[in-house]
Amino acid sequence: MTQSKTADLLAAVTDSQETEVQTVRSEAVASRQLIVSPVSEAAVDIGVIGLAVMGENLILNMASKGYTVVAFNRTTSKVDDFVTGRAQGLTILGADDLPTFVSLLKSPRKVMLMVKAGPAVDAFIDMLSPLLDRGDIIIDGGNTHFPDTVRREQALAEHGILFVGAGVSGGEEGALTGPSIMPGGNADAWSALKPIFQGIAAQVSGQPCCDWVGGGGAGHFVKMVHNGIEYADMQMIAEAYSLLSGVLGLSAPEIGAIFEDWNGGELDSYLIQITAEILKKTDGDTGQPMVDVILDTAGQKGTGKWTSVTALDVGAPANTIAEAVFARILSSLKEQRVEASKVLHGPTETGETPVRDAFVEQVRQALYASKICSYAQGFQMMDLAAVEYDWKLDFGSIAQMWRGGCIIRAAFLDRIKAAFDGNATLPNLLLDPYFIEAIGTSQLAWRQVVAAAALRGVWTPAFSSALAYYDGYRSARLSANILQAQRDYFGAHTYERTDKPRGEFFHTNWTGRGGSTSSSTYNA
Ligand code: NBP
Repeated sequence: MTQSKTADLLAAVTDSQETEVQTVRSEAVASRQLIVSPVSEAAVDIGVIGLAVMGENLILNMASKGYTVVAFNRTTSKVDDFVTGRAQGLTILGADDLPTFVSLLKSPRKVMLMVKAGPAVDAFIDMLSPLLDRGDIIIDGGNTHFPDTVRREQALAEHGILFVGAGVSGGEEGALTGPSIMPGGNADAWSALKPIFQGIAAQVSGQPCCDWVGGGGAGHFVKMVHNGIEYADMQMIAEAYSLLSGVLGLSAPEIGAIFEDWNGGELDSYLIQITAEILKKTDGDTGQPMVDVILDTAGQKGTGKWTSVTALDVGAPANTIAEAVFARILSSLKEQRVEASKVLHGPTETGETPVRDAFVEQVRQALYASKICSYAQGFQMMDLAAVEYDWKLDFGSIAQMWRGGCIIRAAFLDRIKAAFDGNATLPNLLLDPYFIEAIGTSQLAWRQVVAAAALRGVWTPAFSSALAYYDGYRSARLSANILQAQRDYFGAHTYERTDKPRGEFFHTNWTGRGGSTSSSTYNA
């Protein structure tokens, strides 16, 4: 592809001579060089690399907001397919090679990668960097693990290239109509990106679900926590289904109707809404509810695992999020579970079946209280990570970013935003007056549901772990005195005393056989 050929093509479309454009386009398609759709000027606003579900739909979204976009993909036939298909007639260009792609961009050049996270991102950065100038911007919009973003941002900054890691949530539909976008990295890039990103993002109450998150890997970190919360939300909804089905014996469509009803109240959320629709769907082959013919093993792509491992790294008690990941892992042991079910028996006495409407309401309240705890864990984790990684995170703004466009979008994020807007240094969502009251109102039902599940042998790991988090967090005195005594007994790890200031450490010669030497590893 020569520059002069590119110029001819762009000149043709710039002149808006439709016949000529069509001819040029046909020639280009035939020669497999550059495929163009009409644009009003040669200088293109942004380039997107990666023409799978997310990339294609984000490009269409950008074009619908008046931006000109140039697309590139490793397999270039997909560029042809796209510009002669869904992009036909829109302000979207296609490029067959990276030099052409880069040459079409306005300065500072903005290149967004929407490719599979991992080596593909590094490969494109390596190919793009020599073609870019200082001050140009590369955005990774994939589900990248945040330490990779930290590394890439630092490496590119040495060459004057501004790198941004932007979490994008919302799947296919969100990408097309308005996703939640969580950008972080080199802050110098934000003023150039802001109009495009906030323009294409979901809007709730006139506010975009996109704002600058912070430096380094902050954007991808917040997206990772979003995904961890998503795992917990999904698991809890599955547990509510399991209770209504296992304890009350309701059918999938009956539970779907209940979820639809719940979606009109404080549980109003995308995941409740789609689960209601899922539960009402019938399998065309068998006539059974679809959910009854779907195998009970869940897959995962790893972002929940990253959240759980990072929670351990930063010392955040995100037990419900981790439990949701373990729940998927346990579900995947299908063959073992089938065998175990033949020999490991649950309770034989399950008592009377509860009254339907009362139990349905208890499960609803248990779901809401558990959900509050998993969001509390996610925000607490971000608070601890902000200290660890030296980020200044605005939790009200993060709640706003999750309010629309993304998978965990829910009405109650307004409450979370209000909580952090009211107190930016709130150490835990559970301490906000609204949530104190919300859990106070629902906790009896929550405990009854968890107890009923335990007595009947119904598996509710997320409900139970959320309750354990709540009871642990609200306890002024826990049983960790025993742990510390045990640690001091076998390893001389020392302990602090209730009657002495914090930070003073003591060791006891528990058996009379040990010496007075203590270990230096209190926290080991
Ligand atoms: P995929 O994650 O399926 O990636 C497909 C794209 O990556 C194609 O453009 C493909 O090129 C390119 N690619 C691959 Br695969 N390996 C490559 C390599 N070694 N070198 C260069 N290019 C390579 O696409 P997606 O589902 O649209 O997701 C894009 C990003 O957005 C991912 O990071 C994903 O995790 C994230 N995300 C996805 C969703 C969703 O709902 N799908 C939601 C939110 C975020 P090819 O056409 O030549 O194979």
